[in-house]
Amino acid sequence: NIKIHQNGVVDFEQYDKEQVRLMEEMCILVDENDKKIGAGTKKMCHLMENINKGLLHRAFSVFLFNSENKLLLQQRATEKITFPDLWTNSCCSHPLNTALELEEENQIGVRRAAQRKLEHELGIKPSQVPLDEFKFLTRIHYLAPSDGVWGEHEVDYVLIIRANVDLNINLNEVKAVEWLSIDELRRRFENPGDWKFTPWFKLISENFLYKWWENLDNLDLKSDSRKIYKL
Ligand code: DMA
Ligand code: MN
Repeated sequence: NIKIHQNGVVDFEQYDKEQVRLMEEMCILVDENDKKIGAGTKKMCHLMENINKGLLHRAFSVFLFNSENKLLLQQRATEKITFPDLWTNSCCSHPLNTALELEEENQIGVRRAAQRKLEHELGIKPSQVPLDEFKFLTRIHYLAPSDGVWGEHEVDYVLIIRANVDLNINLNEVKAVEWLSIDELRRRFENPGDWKFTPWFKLISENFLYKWWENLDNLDLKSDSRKIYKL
């Protein structure tokens, strides 16, 4: 049994008010098989103190490509409480503990959450990213500290979507965006300059991304759909 630290010793005065407010969202707590075992605040889920006791939650990572096969990357805003200023994949967040986002059939709850956050973070209209256009690749279970106090421990659903989108970025979430080709991303990783990357983006890139990217028109959506990779 996990003892959950509800109020923490974290001083929230130092953080952006809107990001502190979002820490009250209710995430879905899961076991290692991604079976729902409860619900908890985003704040509770991301405190290393709780993660170190085994607390795990459900998340998603969207990789959005345009018709030229360029991947949309975002730099997280300085205001983010976890992993600020780091470069990462197009959009990440959590399905919430609501009837619509809990629905598991065809990963529909996760798809709804992805559509919601693409609009919230990047201003992409839901009509440009229809729910059935997201391709579900696999799930990844990983743990990554951010700064000692905060971190991630998630079962992360990886979604790929190809769409031509209009962006209107929310500066409280996203500091900058770039569209990169596969070669441009490889070069960025080899020669990052002042770019720093999120741990999950590095893990997914090292283990899966290039093989998917080379087969965007012909993705194998069957073989890894039941598996949860522990990275
Ligand atoms: C959390 O992303 C999800 C993953 C896969 C790391 P996030 O910190 O960007 O979530 P949010 O946008 O809800 O703060
Ligand atoms: Mn998380």
